[in-house]
Amino acid sequence: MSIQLDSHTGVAGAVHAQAERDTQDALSLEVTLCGVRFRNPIVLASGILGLSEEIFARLARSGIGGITTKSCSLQPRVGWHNPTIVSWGHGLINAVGLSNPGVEVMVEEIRAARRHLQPLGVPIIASIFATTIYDFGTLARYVSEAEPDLIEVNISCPNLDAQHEEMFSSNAYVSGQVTRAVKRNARCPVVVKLSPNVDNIVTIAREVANNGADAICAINSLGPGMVLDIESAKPVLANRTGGVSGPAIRPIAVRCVYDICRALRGMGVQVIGTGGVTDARDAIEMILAGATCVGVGSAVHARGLGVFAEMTAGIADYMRRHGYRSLDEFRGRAL
Ligand code: RRO
Repeated sequence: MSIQLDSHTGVAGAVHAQAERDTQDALSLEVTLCGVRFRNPIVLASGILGLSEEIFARLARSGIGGITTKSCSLQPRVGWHNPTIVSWGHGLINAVGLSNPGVEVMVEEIRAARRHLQPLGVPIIASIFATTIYDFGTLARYVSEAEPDLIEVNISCPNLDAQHEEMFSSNAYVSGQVTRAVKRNARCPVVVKLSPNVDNIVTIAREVANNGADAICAINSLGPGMVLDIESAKPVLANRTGGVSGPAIRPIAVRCVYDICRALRGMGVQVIGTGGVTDARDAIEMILAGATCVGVGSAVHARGLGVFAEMTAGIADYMRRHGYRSLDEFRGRAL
């Protein structure tokens, strides 16, 4: 599937004009996540775009608040065969299989991304994935060399090799130990990404918080699920099953964010609310549920990079209508 990069022309102009209007209104979309300043709360979710020069330039113009890189492992991973991402009508199903060039290449890519995006005040979240607790610690040390603003610890990919790999986020104790190993080696704040495919996400969230997580990203894709092609009578994905994302999973993501924010209130752990966010209304819903930042993934596939400017403009409109000057004034209001 190809991604439409600029869904309409004049995105840069629109972003600039909006920013000027907001300054005149003394209205700010700025947020601080774990001590890192974001110009607005909208963050590109992991695994959505590669890091090429062309993408940096477009991302910088798109009005995005921050970006998360594709999860990288110690060694390169080829991933699953094509097709790896399919639109099924209400969102996407994917089994990319953690394809990435390995941490050595990723460190160089993150350094290049920093050179482009840091002068614009767009923080970078480096996502890491490993199959052992020890390797998570080693990866955190390596990836810290690229000086990302934050590290995302991906313990929730649903597309693992079931024979040999385990989704750590279904086990509270292991999730805590991974967090501890990463914290010991990271030179920046740590965000742990959790799965909705568990009995009680709050138990897992509490354990990672008790082991030093600075923030939680909720949620990864749902599933694994399966979609069949009824003509060939075969699964549409080469891997047969895959993670389900997009608008259909948003109510689950909102519930997870709400429950985590309510349970962890007072622990100083912030949340990136991710899952099916498609427009400004959905982003506002996440903030009302307590999220500090809002991750956007599948919507970029569906609508291109124009979604970021549309979302921030829509949030600013909402704030004007309600007389809010900052996101602090309505974050967590639903709790
Ligand atoms: O690469 C993937 O297949 C993948 C990952 Br790492 C993840 O965290 N979530 C997902 O839906 N797919």
